Amino acid sequence: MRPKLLVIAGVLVTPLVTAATALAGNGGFAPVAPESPNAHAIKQSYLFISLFAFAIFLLVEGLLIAFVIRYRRKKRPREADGAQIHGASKLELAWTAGPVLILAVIATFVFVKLPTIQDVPASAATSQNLVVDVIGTQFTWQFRYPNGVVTIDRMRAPEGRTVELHITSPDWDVIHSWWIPALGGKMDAIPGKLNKTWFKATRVGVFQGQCAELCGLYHAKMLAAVEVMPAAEFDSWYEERRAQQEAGTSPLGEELWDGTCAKCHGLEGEGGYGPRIAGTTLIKNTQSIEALLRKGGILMPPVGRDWTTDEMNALTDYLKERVGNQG
Ligand SMILES: [Cu+2]
Repeated sequence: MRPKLLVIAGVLVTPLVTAATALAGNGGFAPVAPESPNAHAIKQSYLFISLFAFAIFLLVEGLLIAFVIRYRRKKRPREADGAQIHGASKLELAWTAGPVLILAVIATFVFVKLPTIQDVPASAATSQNLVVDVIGTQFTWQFRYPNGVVTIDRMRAPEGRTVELHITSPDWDVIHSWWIPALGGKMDAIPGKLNKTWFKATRVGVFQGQCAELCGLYHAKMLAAVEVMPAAEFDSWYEERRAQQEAGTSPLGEELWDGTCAKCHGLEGEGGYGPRIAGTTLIKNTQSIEALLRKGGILMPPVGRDWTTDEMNALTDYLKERVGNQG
């Protein structure tokens, strides 16, 4: 008798003990706090559907327990059949029509929310959409802005302005998936295909995300962040960064080194994927390093095939000046 009681007590107490952990931090069972209208609509749909799921769970499990107790065998012999009950037409109609109705209500709600989630809002006369090309490659995110500014793994964006994301992956690469949960749903980065999504950040902050499609050995290192800045601050950063890129003084070289080279190689091989870079004579030879990046090596993908001149120059300068002298 005692072990049985223990099991029952365990079954009843476990959900209570784990509930706090499940609900704590990061939204618990629910999506993270939304910071963009599309993410907001996703969370509303999630909560709406959860409401029905939870109610049905309670109903089904409640009836299950009630019936187990009410119709238990008691002293009836094991081989004797229970009472033979004929169908109940009304009940059967109800449990057929009920779910149909529930699914119709859920579908209607989702279809009402879908345009907010999916459709990129058109540019307004007062506020043009900022279009950013998002390119996923193993295992880096590149962000390209209309004025030629490029950033790696960390996108900067203005608060309160629609940012239109044009997401793709080069045709020599694999499928990745762009996902910053606070700023909207996932969108695949597919080689040779352009997918569009958007966000309009409601507050300043850094929103984390990562590649959401298993894309290779270092998939877990393919993190992404969006830094939302006050609009005026963004504008001055945007212009300054362009000037820096033109003058060769931007941190783009370092970003490319961290995001593209060091992630897999590491100066001393600490990247754990590619061989160590320190000590290679190639580093100071701009032409050979560019050829390697553009064409790829025996085991290395052509990570720099589609890089802009700014990107290539920034990296080769950085390698020559900073990395080359360390090794
Ligand atoms: Cu990926």
